[in-house]
Parts: sequence; structure tokens; C-alpha cells
Amino acid sequence: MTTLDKNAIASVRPFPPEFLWGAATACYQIEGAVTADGRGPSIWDTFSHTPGAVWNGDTGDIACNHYHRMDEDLDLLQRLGVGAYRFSVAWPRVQPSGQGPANMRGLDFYRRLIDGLRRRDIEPTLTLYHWDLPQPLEDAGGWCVRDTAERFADYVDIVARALGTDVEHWITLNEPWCSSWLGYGAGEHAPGVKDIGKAAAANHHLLYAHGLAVPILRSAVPGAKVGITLNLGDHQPGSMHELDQAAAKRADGNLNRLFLEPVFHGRYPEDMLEHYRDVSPGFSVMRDGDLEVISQPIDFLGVNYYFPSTVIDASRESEARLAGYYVSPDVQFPDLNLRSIETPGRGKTSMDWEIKASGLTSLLVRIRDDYTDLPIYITENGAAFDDYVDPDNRVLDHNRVAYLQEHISAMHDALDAGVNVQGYFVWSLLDNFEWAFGYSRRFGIVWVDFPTGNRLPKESFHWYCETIRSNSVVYARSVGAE
Ligand code: IFM
Repeated sequence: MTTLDKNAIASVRPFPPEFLWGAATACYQIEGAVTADGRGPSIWDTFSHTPGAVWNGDTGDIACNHYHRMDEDLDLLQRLGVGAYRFSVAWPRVQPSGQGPANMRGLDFYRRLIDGLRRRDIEPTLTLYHWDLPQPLEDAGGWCVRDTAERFADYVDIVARALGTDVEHWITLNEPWCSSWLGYGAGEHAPGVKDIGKAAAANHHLLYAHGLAVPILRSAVPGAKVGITLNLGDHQPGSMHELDQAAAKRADGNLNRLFLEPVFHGRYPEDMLEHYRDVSPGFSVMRDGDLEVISQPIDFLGVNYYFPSTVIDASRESEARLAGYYVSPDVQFPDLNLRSIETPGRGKTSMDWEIKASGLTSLLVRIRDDYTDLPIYITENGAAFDDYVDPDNRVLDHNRVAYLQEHISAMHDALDAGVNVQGYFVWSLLDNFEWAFGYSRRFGIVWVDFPTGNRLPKESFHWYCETIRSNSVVYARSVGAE
């Protein structure tokens, strides 16, 4: 592996020969066909049909219509040259009511998907849960109750037995932080509940569900590689002030440590247990033995990284404003008594997320130092920008190319530092249903014209194709790069 010459204007940085390049999607965001072949309703069907919940009243009813255009999308993946495709299975297609016998027509869709990938020499990377809980399970308490984790275990068993022979890489959960804290705490995601005590209980039951799934996968799929995908962040304090340092520690505790510590060290962080001591039911739902279930060995960690965050204690808001900072309430952490501040000069995506590629490097190094040397896959990384189709029928998304280039280069920095990164999946193959933002935010490297469903590869698609083909990234220092 070459070491970056920081004095060069641009240098080509090769990846190890076996490095895995991929693209990622998730079922509710692309499939559509929400009543096809016996699929039942999920919490996202309910939430997206709730007035005011999603931008413009958008829903996933049709989305990219991937359910009916699967072959075309698989051809796009083949053209892109990826070695792997990360997709998720919709629990309500497999068990329409969240329990009971398998719906064979639902499973058959994923069987065809996997066969299509195999025919194209693309490895399936299967996520079992990307947020679409069957609605009847939510009606029975959702992730706030233990029974949902037991139901998840049954569902995993069905999927593993049905599809196991052709899938090696299994991801139990995608971003359980979002399912718990955005879904039950901030109420920004389905099921739209705003109750910190429930969010903490959901946090625990989701991790418990992950733990239950691991041995089931191992017994149903000999040789399975099992992991979990976490959305992790790099939180910096806005100043050296002790209150801001403490605020950054709280944000880190909630987003990162509440998940990494139980999975890798078999314990919850003391400061977070203390912080949530008085909420109900909170972490009191934990039973003896749960942490052993949660912390049993896995084979890899999936990391989703998008943006950095700089936080201050809420009490220091006016001071920060006086100093000229743009301060925003941190709606994603309603209980943590902190504010986000923007770092002047840093670029932003159309999600309003700041761009700081070096945050990915420091995060990866920290995971290695504090938690695990297991293989890491970047299971999501990408950016939404205000793309448009130009008069020559092209989408020249140079800002996305720059974002990807900087982040892939930052991942290379981590490799150079000895972190065991083995693969990278761009988010996302297609423009899709971006949850509470509906179709207003485009993350795809392929443009989707939602009224017709037509696909158009963007400039970033061609750039990523070349990156994969050359198995290298050209590092070009951006102006003001950190
Ligand atoms: O679109 C989402 C995805 O479903 C989960 N991770 C973050 C992406 C961008 O917000």
C-alpha cells in the first residue's frame, strides 16, 4: 500500500486487491409495491400516510418501483462493476403480520434478487432489518417490548433457512440508533413516538434482537459472516470549556457508546445508564444474561458515516451566537441538553449535513483502538445534493464526486493507519425515499425520474465505476480540506 505524499497535488492511492466495492439500498426506500404478493403493512406505511409526518406527504407506495424493475437495477449494478450489493429484506413481505408462517411469494422476490446477483457475479450482502417493522408488532408495543425481539428471531430463522445457501454476509440491523432514538425519542421517524424512556427501551430490545439473531444465523447458514451496521459519528466539543466537553461526551455516549459498548464489551456505558436512570421504562427492561446475548462474537462491523458534529452545552448557546456561530437545536438528541454549531467554511450537503471526510478516518481509528480489530465495512457513505438533469440529459453531480472522493480517500488514510477496513458501499445506488424527507433529497448515483421510474446514471456513477475498475482513488486535496 502506498503512503500518501501530502506534498503532492494529486496522488493515486491503490486499495488492496481483495478490497470489496459495493452499493447499498433498503427495501422500503426503493421497492414500492407495498401490497404486492401478500406484503403486510409496516410502521413506515403508517407513518408516511400520517398527515404532516413526511415532506410533501410522500410515501414509499411506489418509490423506485424496484419490485417490478429489479432486473434493470441489477443490470445497473453489473455495469457499475460492484463486487457486492447491500439490500434489505422487508419483514412484512416475509411475515405480513410479523409472526406466523412465511409468505412464500414475498421470499420468492428475494430469491430472484439473489439469483440475479449471483448470475452477475455480485455478492449479496443481506440486511435483515432496515426499519420496516410489521405494523401489528408495533400495535403490540413495537421495539419497546421484549416480545418484538423474540418475533425478530423467528423471522431471521425463516429468512436464513430460505435464502442462506446463497448469502454469506448477513447484517442483523441497520442503524438501531435511528430505530430507537429517532423513532421513539425524537419522533422524526416511524412510529413517530416522542418518549425518551421508550427510546431507551427500544435501544436495548433492538440490541437484544441482534444478539438473538447471531446464533440462529450461524446454525442455519454454515460459514455465515454475521455483523451489525451502526451509524456512528465523530463528535467534537465546540470549545475547551468543560461544559462543551461534557456535551460532546453525552452526544458520543448516545450515538456511539450505547451501541458499541454492549456489542463489543458486554456493558452499557455507566454515564449513559446514569443519564437515563429516571426515565421509564428505559434500560430497566434489561434482564440478567441479556448483555451476554448482545455481546457474543460477530464477524464484522458495518459502519455508516455521513457527517461530523460539533456540539456545545445548551446553556452556552447565546455565547456561541455572540461569537458569530450558527447554532441549531439538536432535534435528534432532545434530551441531551446540547446544541450543534456549524464550523465556518465547511461545505454542506442538501441534508444540511456538514462535510468533513477526516471525521471518517478518526472514527475508524477510534473503533480499532477502543473496540475491535474485526473487519470493518463502510456499509453506507454518500451525500444528497440538489441534482438536476441538464439539457443534454446528463446529471453532472461534481459535488457528489468530490464528496465520495474525499471520503474514500479518508478511508484509505484509515487503511494506512492499520485499520482493518475491507469494503465500501456507496449510499445509494438509486435516488429513493429519504424517510421524513420523502423524495426531496437525492442520494443516488443513479437519477430516478419518479413520475416515470426512468433511471439515468449520474456523473458520480461513471466516476465510481472507474474507481472500482482501477481499485484506487485519486486523492485531490480540496480547498480548505481538514
Ligand atoms: O437513507 C438513509 C438510510 O436508509 C440509512 N442511513 C442514512 C441514509 C441517508 O440518510
